[in-house]
Amino acid sequence: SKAPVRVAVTGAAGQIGYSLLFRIASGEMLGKDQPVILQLLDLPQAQKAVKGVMMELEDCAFPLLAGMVATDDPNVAFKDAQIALLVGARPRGPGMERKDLLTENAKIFTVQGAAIGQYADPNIKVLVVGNPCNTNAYIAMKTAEKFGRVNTKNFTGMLRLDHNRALSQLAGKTGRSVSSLTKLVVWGNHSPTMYADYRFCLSNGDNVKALVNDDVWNSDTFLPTVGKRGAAIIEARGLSSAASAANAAIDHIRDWVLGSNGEWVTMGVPSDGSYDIPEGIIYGVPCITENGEYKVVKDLEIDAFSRERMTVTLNELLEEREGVKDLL
Ligand code: NAX
Repeated sequence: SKAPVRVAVTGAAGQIGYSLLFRIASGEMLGKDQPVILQLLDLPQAQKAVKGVMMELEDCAFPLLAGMVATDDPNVAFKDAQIALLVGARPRGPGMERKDLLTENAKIFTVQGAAIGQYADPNIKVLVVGNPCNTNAYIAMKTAEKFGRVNTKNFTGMLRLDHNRALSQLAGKTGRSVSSLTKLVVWGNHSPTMYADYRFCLSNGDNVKALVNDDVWNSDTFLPTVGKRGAAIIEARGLSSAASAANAAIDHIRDWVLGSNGEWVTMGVPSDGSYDIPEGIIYGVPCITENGEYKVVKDLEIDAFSRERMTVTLNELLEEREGVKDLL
């Protein structure tokens, strides 16, 4: 049987963690034949709650769960980790400005980036979920880079929830099934500025843009609905998206590790300069994954409307980068 994979999860006592950990342990992320060891990081005051989650994980008697550790020390949590899901982050408190949120999180992600850079498996795959996730991934990547040990191409941010949200909206509009839809991409930042782009999208060979045939719906309904979906969930549930976020994290890592079979998936990856996105910026792009690696889908035509949208979301990321540059 296979050697266990070490999976580090931060924010393990949180809402998303409560959905995510059980699915990782049941084999939904890395495969039904792949044992896992969970390395759980949370703050000191959350250790008791983490213990409670571990008790429940034990009570599931998952055959694939080969071990668990809980810690408040990032150096322990990321030791030899092959996968890291960085979910824990500082939420926006009352009276907190966007800028404060950015710098408070920057502190967390420099510490975690340093721990990954020094102690993780050199080929670790990192997915940042905690917001602002693109910039947090950038901070962790830049910090890890200084130690020269780990592959910094493998620092990614989660755009998959936006991708999945867009798929469902398109399925509803066209009357086609979600599973029939291919070649969707969500460009840019995981924020209301993201640009969900279905110009290349197909459903059983039919062009989805032609099926929709409604540019006003695109700009006035579709894009705002997908962009503000997180806020709509908070409004309805009184809590932010958790199970759907955990599901998207599972999708992101599963496809990265096990392959997307030629299909496009959206990943926030450090830009290689394609589509005129400055190198290193963590930006949502279409990827095809194979043999544990992602490849960016290149040379797609970018029309004027799309360029405008892609620039708006890029500018937000450039601003975020500017806001944390003194910490890097
Ligand atoms: P919760 O507040 O329920 O849980 C967060 C957990 O992280 C808590 O247990 C907390 O103690 C822990 N934590 C805080 N700082 C930490 C640190 N420095 N090290 C380790 N653990 C730490 O939040 P939850 O609903 O689980 O959401 C977690 C993050 O996901 C938030 O930043 C949220 O904004 C973000 N999201 C990102 C999404 C995406 O698509 N990228 C969508 C869902 C979600 O909004």
